[in-house]
Amino acid sequence: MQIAIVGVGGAGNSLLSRAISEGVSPKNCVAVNTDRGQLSESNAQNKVLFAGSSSSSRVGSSEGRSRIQSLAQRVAPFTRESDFTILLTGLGGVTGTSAAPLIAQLNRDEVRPVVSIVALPFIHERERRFVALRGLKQMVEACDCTVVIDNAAEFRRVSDSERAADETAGFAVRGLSEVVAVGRPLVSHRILKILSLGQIATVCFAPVISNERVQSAVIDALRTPSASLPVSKARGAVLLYRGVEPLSTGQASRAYEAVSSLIGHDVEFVHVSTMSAASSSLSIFLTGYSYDMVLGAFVEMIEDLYDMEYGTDSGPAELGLPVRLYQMEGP
Ligand SMILES: Nc1nc2c(ncn2[C@@H]2O[C@H](COP(=O)(O)OP(=O)(O)OP(=O)(O)O)[C@@H](O)[C@H]2O)c(=O)[nH]1
Ligand SMILES: [Mg+2]
Repeated sequence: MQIAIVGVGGAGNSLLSRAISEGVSPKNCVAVNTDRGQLSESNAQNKVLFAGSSSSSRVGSSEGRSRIQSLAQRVAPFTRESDFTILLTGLGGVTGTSAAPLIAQLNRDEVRPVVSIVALPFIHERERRFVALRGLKQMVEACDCTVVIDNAAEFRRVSDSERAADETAGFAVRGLSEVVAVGRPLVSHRILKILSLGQIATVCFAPVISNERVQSAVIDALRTPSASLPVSKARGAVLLYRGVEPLSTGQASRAYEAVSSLIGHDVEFVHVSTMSAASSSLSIFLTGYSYDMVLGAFVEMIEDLYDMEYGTDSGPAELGLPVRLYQMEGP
């Protein structure tokens, strides 16, 4: 299958470069941005520069919308030939949040799926997290599955030089694009089916020391999913293994045992091995989440944050403060 990988906005461009440095072919990649500097740094083969929106054409206005629509159309020539699109973006800013859902819509039909991988802002980027949540709603409606990489989540750091969130995302993009590009169509369909068990998925990563120790790698990985959604609510799992030797049937079924016992029930499962001369690792997508679950997790995180800030950790009675100082409005 032919694959296209589109990175939109600052985060989208940097996630795309990350994936290319992990081995994704730049030929299949399109970088889209309003920022000329970021675009020139991208090593994607195809680039679309979009003139930044002036104050007279704000996002949400009909003029702004039609400008973004024409941008989305300029991406189409690069993705027309592909059977499967992976869309990378960060939500919370202007460019990615407004353009990525439209690009997804234009690229997706019954036979051409779009899977997006989206970064959510750090916890200190407060207002941006609200903007991102609204953007996420549009993304999930436009995509077959949206994999959430929450910058506020704790990540396993594989190397200490890079942002761990981007590392996890980079491996996920490489794994997914490799499997879709070179794997059997039947396998790709099964992966897509499990990814689209819900609107939202998380992904996690761990190195594998030896195939005999695949279970402990699964346990390591599931400890740090890319967003703080309860593992127990997952309905499916996609295991992309990469190593010197493929997983044997026995090793794969032990991996599944670890997955299902950590989740706490049986889930739909598929695993694929791809060869790599270098070290072994695995990425696991946990699927079947809904947008509302992200909303719920988000509210909890905000409450924790405010509790911390107002010192309710040391006891509300002591400070004479009401426990809940902050209430989130609905979407
Ligand atoms: N993981 C990760 N997140 C990023 C990166 N760059 C930005 N983000 C996040 O993505 C969100 C959106 O930021 P950008 O991608 O820079 O925004 P944009 O789409 O370019 O939009 P404007 O610049 O406002 O037009 C931010 O709030 C950050 O939290 C990155 O390199 N990696
Ligand atoms: Mg930008």
